[in-house]
Amino acid sequence: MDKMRIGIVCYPTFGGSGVVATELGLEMAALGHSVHFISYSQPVRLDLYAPNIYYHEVVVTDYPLFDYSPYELVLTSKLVSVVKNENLDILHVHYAIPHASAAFMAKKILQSEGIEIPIVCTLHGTDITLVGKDASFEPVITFAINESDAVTAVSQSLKDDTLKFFNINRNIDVIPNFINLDRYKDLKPNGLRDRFSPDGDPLIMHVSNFRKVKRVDDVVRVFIGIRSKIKSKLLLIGDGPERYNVEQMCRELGFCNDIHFLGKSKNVERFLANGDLFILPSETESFGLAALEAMAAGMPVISTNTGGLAEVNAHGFSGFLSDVGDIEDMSRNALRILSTPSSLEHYKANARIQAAKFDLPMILPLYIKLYQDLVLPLV
Ligand code: GMT
Repeated sequence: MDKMRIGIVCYPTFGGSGVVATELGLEMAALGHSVHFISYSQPVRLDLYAPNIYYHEVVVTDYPLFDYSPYELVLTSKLVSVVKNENLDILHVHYAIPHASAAFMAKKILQSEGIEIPIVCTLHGTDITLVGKDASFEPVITFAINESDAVTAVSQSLKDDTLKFFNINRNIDVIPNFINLDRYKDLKPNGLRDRFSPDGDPLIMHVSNFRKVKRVDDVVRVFIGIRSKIKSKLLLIGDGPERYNVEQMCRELGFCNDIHFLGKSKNVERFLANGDLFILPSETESFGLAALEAMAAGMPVISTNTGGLAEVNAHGFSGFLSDVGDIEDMSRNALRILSTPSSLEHYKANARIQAAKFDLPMILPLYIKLYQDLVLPLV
């Protein structure tokens, strides 16, 4: 079929769901499809100068009349307007709350005007595992999932959780998250390594939004286990609610010279290119895009075995998996990887091999087929 006109609804922040939505849209636009992003602010990785990319902001006006501004209604109206005026063929909403339910309402409004718009809903994790199963959201989520025209989950584990927590009466396709390995090919260590590890000590890294679920304090504990045997440095990339506590913890433990907080980055791969080992000890993780990005940059991963992480990080190959909170096991595994330069090189090479399983050319066709299967019958 000809080029499609695609609407993408996502959270614009540093979370993985917004990153995946943005990267997917950019890749579709690069193939010549028109891609319209709809969000309350410009997604962090969105390049508005790229051809075929459009951005529609959802602006919620504060009325003193309302205690809570009705974002979902404004989003719904925006969806109706963009679908009609831009003649969209398909709407892809990332994250169930409130995007899938807003899309459902927009679909019904459009139907009343004789316009059919298929809705794809991609579940990313926190919408299901943390927020969605909350009783105050559950009926809406269940309904919005069941009423979407196609639903995808970013891992088998997330699909299983969705079927466990919600009364789902439809098929859910697993389409794993992806990485564009082209972007990582020519990345070389840069000034960051010289700055933080002038003596050539291993650089250990962690990237997250510093929410409790990421257990950044465990990253520090695992690092201390490593540091007691091997001189090394820890770089913590990202920011969020737990940063203050973790900084305080590092000060109290007396590790300020070895642990550095770098804050948020739009080009995380430029940091990752300098790292030797990545730690992701999350409480739960539907996929763990950060681990995939780290592997793409050639870092083996020490992670927990929760959620979809076992589908991303191959135990004993690209890194190791441990139970949540098992600091000793994670430190032991890290030391095993770092034990000799040849061992580290071996795991680094494996990490790249593992990341290649999620390279864009493997995953993008799955989305294209899904879109075409929904759009073609309407043409
Ligand atoms: O947990 C985050 O960092 C943010 C969250 C989000 O909603 O953006 O990430 C979720 O979606 C990512 C992209 O699919 C996954 O890689 C993360 O594993 C998932 N987070 C959790 O499940 C906690």
